[in-house]
Amino acid sequence: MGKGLPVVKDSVTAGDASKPLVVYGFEPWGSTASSSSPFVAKVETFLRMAGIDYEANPSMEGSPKGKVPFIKQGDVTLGDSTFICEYLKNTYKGSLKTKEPDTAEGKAIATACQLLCEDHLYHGLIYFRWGTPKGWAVTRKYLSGMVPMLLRPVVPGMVRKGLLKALHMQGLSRHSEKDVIFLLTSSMTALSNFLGDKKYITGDEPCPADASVFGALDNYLNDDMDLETSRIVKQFPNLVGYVTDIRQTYYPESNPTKFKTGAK
Ligand SMILES: N[C@@H](CCC(=O)N[C@@H](CS)C(=O)NCC(=O)O)C(=O)O
Repeated sequence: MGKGLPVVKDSVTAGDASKPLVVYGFEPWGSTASSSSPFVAKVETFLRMAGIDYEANPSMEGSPKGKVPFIKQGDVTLGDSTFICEYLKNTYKGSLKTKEPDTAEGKAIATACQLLCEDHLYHGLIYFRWGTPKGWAVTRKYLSGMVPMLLRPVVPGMVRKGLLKALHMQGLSRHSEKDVIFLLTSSMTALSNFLGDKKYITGDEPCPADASVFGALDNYLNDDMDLETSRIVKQFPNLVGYVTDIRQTYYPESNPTKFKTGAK
């Protein structure tokens, strides 16, 4: 008989805004505006949209859930992008420059877009970056730059093995590449239709879910890996325009991601 679920503490819901905030995550790959992790890119983009000051540490050492992103602020250490954003909304209440959509329909669209990106599109990114020969050749190169020389022959292959096992359990890698492209294009069509000709997914102002959508789409488009993932997004000019606009607004040349080594 299995051991069952582990006992896990509830996430902290608010902290002390006067303490320095540090976000931990991976560096950008290729030309991505923020991190090679869509979830880290989500948190960094949320911080910029909300107007919250932060520092970044390109590391996952000390992660409470064994994943990035996680944050530290005062005596709080908190993992998972969604719970981090909830914590930030409560901690900086009153001074946030971004707000939730104010209609039930807007809230529903925001949640649907967020989950579509964080669940379905995320697995598509793993499939193409780690699973296909072309993606793996570049991923191995990027990843090697992130681990100490001595571990380079071993770590990338180990990480790949774990991720492909998880993708098999999740199910996406049980389909042919053509079928995966069909599934991802269906999700991208939905996102494109939700966006329509609006500036952000629910209107003229960004809502927190825009940070999730940007984190996924910027990684699809701008990792410079020349995979199907970028070709799928390029079929939708409004999504390409959305990513370009958010890059220009929130990651201008004068204020690049803080996950790039040296940019603090
Ligand atoms: N639900 C989590 C997902 C985070 C996640 O999957 N992070 C990946 C990077 S994209 C990670 O840390 N992977 C390392 C590992 O699993 O060892 C969130 O929203 O933060």
